[in-house]
Amino acid sequence: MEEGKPVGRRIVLGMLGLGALGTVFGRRLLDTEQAILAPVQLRDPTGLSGLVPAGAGFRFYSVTGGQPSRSAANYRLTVTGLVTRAATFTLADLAALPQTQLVRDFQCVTGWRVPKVPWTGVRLRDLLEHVGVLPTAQAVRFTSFDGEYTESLTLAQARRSDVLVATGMLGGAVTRAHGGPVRLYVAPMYGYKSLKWLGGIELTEAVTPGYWEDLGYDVDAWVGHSNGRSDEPTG
Ligand SMILES: Nc1nc2c(c(=O)[nH]1)N[C@H]1C(S)=C(S)[C@@H](COP(=O)(O)O)O[C@H]1N2
Ligand SMILES: [Mo]
Repeated sequence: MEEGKPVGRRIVLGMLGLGALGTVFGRRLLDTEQAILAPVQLRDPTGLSGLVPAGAGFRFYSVTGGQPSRSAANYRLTVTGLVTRAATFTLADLAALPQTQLVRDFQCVTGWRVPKVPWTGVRLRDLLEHVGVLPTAQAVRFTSFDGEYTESLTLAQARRSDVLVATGMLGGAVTRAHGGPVRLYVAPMYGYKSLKWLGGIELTEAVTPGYWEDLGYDVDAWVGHSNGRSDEPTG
């Protein structure tokens, strides 16, 4: 299969013999993400995991089974909704905003954790300040240019100093596999909040549950006190 050619999630599940999503719903809640993703990784029907450098203990996750592609030159981030000035950012526009560095763990709700990951980028709060948030806005919705994955935060969560629109991780640019050129990094929350291939940010009146949250994961995904887990906090 051609590198990065997207494979529909249903096709992947079909190839794995998992059948319809009903099978997945039948499993215990905390097994859901693993049920979909672990077989994809282990049996690798797409051949994609071989193309992904196994960076520092991260596992490659993509609900579409593929890796969408945007060159640095073609990348655009749109910020819309309840803002004073809707805006489109290029990578150069993001680089012109104040840059922040963080070193924090990354923890997936299925249990794996990567310690002390260096992250760089623009604080989401700085980006929001740049476009101006209207008083009616209470939440932020994120969309991926993979066309499927979504996430959300309350406005208060989005304004934390440890939430980044990340352009760098592990000492380099965010790679395509890890959601480059730009992904979200929500330090104090489980990995599913850290949406990859960030394409759109929308200010909304209320939180819209994201992709995994529609499948039963907690909307407030604090590491250590959500999803019935008891991990050491990351944030
Ligand atoms: N677009 C998109 N973002 C995503 C995911 C995904 O499947 N698609 N998986 C999430 C989950 S569950 C985790 S743990 C992390 C994994 O990041 P990594 O692939 O860089 O290891 O990405 C999160 N962001
Ligand atoms: Mo995850």
